[in-house]
Amino acid sequence: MSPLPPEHRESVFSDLLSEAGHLEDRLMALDDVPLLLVYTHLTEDESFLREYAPHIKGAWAFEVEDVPELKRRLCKALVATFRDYADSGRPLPPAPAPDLLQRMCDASVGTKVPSEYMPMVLEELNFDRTDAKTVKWRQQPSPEVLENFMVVVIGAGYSGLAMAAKLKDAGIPFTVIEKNPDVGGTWFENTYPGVAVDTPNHFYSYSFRVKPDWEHYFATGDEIIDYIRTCYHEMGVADHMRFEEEVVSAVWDNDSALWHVTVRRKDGSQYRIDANAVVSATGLLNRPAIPDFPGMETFKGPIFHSARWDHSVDLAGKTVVQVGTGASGMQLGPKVAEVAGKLTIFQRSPHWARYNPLLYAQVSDAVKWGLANVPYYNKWYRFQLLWATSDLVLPTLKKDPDWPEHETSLNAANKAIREQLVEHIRKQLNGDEELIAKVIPKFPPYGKRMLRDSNWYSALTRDNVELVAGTVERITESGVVDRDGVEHPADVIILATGFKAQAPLFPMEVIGTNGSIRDHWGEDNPRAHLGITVPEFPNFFILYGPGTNGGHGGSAVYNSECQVRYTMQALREIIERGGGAVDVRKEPFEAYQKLVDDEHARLVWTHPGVNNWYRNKAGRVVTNSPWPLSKYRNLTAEFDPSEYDITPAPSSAEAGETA
Ligand code: N01
Repeated sequence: MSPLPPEHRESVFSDLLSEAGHLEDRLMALDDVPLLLVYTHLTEDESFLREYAPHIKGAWAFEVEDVPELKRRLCKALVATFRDYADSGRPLPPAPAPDLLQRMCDASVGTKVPSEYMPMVLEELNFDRTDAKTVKWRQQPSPEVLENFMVVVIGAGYSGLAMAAKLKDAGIPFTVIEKNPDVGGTWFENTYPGVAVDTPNHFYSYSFRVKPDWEHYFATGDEIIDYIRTCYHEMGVADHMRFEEEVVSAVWDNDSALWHVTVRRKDGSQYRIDANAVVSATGLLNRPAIPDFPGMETFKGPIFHSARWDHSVDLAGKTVVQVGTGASGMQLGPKVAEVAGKLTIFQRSPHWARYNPLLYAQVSDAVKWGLANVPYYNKWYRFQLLWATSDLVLPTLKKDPDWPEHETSLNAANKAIREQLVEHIRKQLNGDEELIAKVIPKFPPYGKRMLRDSNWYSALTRDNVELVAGTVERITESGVVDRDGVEHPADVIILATGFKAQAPLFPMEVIGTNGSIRDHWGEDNPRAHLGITVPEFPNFFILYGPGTNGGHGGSAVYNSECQVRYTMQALREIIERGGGAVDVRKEPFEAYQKLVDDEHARLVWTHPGVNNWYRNKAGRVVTNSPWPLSKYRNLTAEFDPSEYDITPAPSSAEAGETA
C-alpha cells in the first residue's frame, strides 16, 4: 500500500520534530518555493514571501536564484512553526483565504496567475479534503436500480482506470474491456528505448493517487507503468477487468435504451454485453500510422513502428534507418545511436525541442523524504508544476495580427522563446551551420508539439549519425532512398511515424440512433461536445476525445480526470432518474464546436506554415483543446442537463450478457 500522505497522519509534526537537530538541514535540501508556500500557508506570515519574490524568476525550481542565507532563515522559521503546531496540537489549516492564495500563487511562480485559476488550484490540491472531483449521489439510488445498471469501459490506460476507480467508489456496476494483456494503454504499448514522459510525473499522475517517491522528475516508461499497475492494484478493480478482449462494435438500441456491445475474445469467439452506458477510453495515439513507401515490401531486414518495438532485433553494430523525428523519434534516436554502427535519420520537417535540466535528473532521497513527510509540501510542488507545464505558455501561442514576423513567430513572447530555442540548438551543434540550418524549424515554436531535448542535438553530432532532410523516396531490398536519389543502406528500419490521431475510436463500429460515428465524423473530422459526447449517441462518453489533447502542455491525466467527473455526473443524472438516456442536443454541441474553432483560428496550430497531426485535411484542428486547463475544468465541472435530451427508461430494459 502507498504510505499515508503527511496531511493524514495525526502525529505528523511530532514525527518531523523527532528528526531532532537534523530537521533544519533536511529542509535545506528541499526546493525553496514549496517550502516557502508551506511556511506561508501554516503561518499566514507573508514576510518570507515578500523577501523571496524578487528571486523567483519562473515556476521551475531551477528558475529560483540561490539565496542560502534567506533559505536558512526560512528553514529555521519552519522548524519553529512545526514545533508550535506540535505543542499546541492545532490541526493543519484549511486552504488559504482567497486573497492570500492569490498572492502565494503569484509570488511563487514569478508572475500573475489569473484569478480564474484559483478554483482549479483549490480543487486539485484538495487542502480541505472535500475531494471535489468525486461525484457524490444527491439521492442515494436503491440497490436494485444500481444492480440493474451496467457500464462498459473500453480501455485500461490512464483514463479507463480513472473511470473504473470512480465507478467502483460510486457502486455502479461496470466491466472494463482491454485489448492488451495488462493495464497501461499507451505506456504498455510503447517500449522503445528511451521511452519516458515529457510532462513531469509529479503532475502527470492521478490527483487522487499522489506518489511521493518518484525516482525521476520525468519518469521512464518502466516507472510509469509500475505506477499505473500499483494504482490498479490499490483501486481494487481487478474483478471488473477483461484483458485480451476487444470491443468490435457498440450499437444503440432505442427500444431498450441499451448499447449492444460486441466483444471479441482472444480465440476469436464473440459475445455481447448489453450496457446502459459506454465509456470509450481508447486513447488518441494508439493506432500506428504506417507510411506506404514504394518498395517497402521488398526490404529484406526487420522494419517496425516505434509503438510496436521488436525487442528480438539486436541493434548493436547494425546500420539503422529511422524515419520520423517527433516525440518518439527524438527519444529513441539518441538511444539507438549509442548502440548502432550507423544511424541515418530521415527528418521530413524539423520539430522544436526545449531543454529542461530536470529531464534526466533523479529525485534525491532528501526530496523524496520532503514529498512524503512535510505536510502540504507535495501539494504546493504540484501547483508549481501545474502552472509551469501548462497555462503559463498558452498566451504566447496566440497570433498577434499586427506582428510583423508572423512567418516565424506569433508575438514578442513567442519570438523570445524562439530565440532561446535557437540559441540552445546553436550551442549544442558546435557551429555546424549546415546541420543548424537543417534542424531549425521555420514555423513558430509550439506549431507542432513542443518536444524536450532528450540529448537529441548532441546525438546528431555523433560520427555514426547522419540526418537526412526530407522524406523517403522509396525503399529497396537493402536501404532507403532519399529525395535526391541517394540510397542509405539499412539492416533495420524504424518507423517513428506517429499515429492515426484523427480517427478516434477506429476500428470500432459505433452506431447510434442515426447511423455510424464514421458517417458523422467522416474520415478525419471527429467532433464532440466538450470532447465527450456526440448528438445521436446517447449514453456514450469519450475520454481523451476530439479536441481535448493539450497542445500547449498540461497533463492528459488532468484533462481525463475532468472528463471522468463529467461522465460520472451524467451517469448520476441517468441513475437518479431510474435509468434512461441522455443525448446531447445539437444546438449546444454546434455552439461549442464554433467556440473551439474560433479559438483555434487565433492559435498557433492553424498557422499556415505548420504541418502537424492536430489538423485534418480540411485544415481544422481536431485533436487539440484550445483552452487553458482552468477553462476546460470550468467548462466540464458541472454536467448541465439542459444541454441534453433526456428520455426515461423503457419498462423492460435489462442490462446483461449473452454468449
Ligand atoms: O509521432 P509524430 P510521435 N514520411 O506524429 C514523420 C505523444 N508522445 O510518435 O513532422 C516521412 O509526432 C513526421 O514528419 P512531420 C505526443 O503527444 C509523447 O513521435 O510530420 N516522415 C514526424 O517527424 C506526440 O506528439 C511522448 O513532417 C514521416 C514523425 O514521423 C505524439 O505521441 C513520447 C511520414 C511523426 O511524429 C506522437 O508522437 C512519444 C512520412 N510518410 C509520443 N509520416 C512523451 O514523451 C510521418 N513522418 C510523453
